[in-house]
Amino acid sequence: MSASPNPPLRWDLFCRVVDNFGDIGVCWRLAADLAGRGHSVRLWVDDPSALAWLAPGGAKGVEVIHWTADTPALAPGDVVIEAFGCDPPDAFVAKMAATTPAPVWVNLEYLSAESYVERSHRLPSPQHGGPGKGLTKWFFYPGFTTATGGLLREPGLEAVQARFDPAAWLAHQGIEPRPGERLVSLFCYAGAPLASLVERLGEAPTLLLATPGHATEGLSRVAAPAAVRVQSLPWLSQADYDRLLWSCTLNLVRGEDSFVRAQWAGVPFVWHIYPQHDGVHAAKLEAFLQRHLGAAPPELAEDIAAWMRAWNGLRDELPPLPDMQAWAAHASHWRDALRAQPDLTARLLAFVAEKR
Ligand code: TRH
Repeated sequence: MSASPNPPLRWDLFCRVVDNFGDIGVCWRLAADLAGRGHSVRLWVDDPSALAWLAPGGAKGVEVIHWTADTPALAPGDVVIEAFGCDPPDAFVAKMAATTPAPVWVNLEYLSAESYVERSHRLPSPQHGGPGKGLTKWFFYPGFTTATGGLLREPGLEAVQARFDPAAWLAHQGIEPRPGERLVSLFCYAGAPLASLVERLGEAPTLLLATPGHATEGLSRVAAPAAVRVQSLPWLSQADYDRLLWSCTLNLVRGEDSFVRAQWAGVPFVWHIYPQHDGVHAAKLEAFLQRHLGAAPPELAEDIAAWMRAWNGLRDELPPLPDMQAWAAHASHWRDALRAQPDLTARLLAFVAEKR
């Protein structure tokens, strides 16, 4: 009998919460996805507090370890993932080096559409000194092409989306759009041009659903036109946040994980990119726009790009919204094209199988 290509493995996934919820959001998705495929995962996280709302039910096969300076270095499993270069503790790395065969050690990087991603994906970083001397750490870059690590997408997602009943879900959440009102969700950083947003949305009856934090606080300081009703939401679980994205006709998202989930929703989205002091986010946004809009009709592509640049403060005025029908068709094509590629976890499993 031939061995299964993906035998169940023991994974140690290290996550340091730098700020916001993207670090834990991405790590939780990956942990839950691996567990859903039969693997067992220890998720080491220095600040697990957001899991209380993001993943209230936990997931079978995922053990969360509160990673502090005093956490004992357990015996490493088969694969060690450090998210975003977060450096597992020296004592743990020393145990990795002393284990035969050594676990496969992967640094899961940030998502970007920039061209360096294809060049850097799968590169080795041999450890010439320190507690991990003799080990090799491998770079794994998420991305939008087949030459990258791809995007997180759990196997059952498409089927769950197909069965989803937005009206019932919305009613359950206490979200009651009036007849003819479109639904828009808002998740953003401080500094988003919210006064211009509500003005632009006011061109049609809109129920604007504001997530906690910057979106709700910012909107409380803005006078919305008569056509725009604002409803503040509590923090939703990741599963419910997904359903919110599937229920809306436009989603304003941010960072990394909500940005990806908006693409799986297959409806128009606007990305608030994580702002960086050195301004490198502008190039990152342009790289994404170029890839995302390459196959869109030129006029639509220009309108979407102008909107996203303005939303990110890279252009003065927030222009009128692009044509919603054409935008919806493009979002759906883009989703289908991405969905035709293998997902990140499948690529990671293949990579690990190759390196073991
Ligand atoms: O919170 P973020 O801004 O995270 C950011 C980015 O990842 C950025 O690249 C990184 O450098 C920085 O963190 C440290 O946005 P993101 O990535 O969308 O993460 C938010 C998570 O919260 C995501 O998993 C979706 C989840 N979420 C819910 O589960 N429920 C909710 O109600 C909302 C609004 C979000």
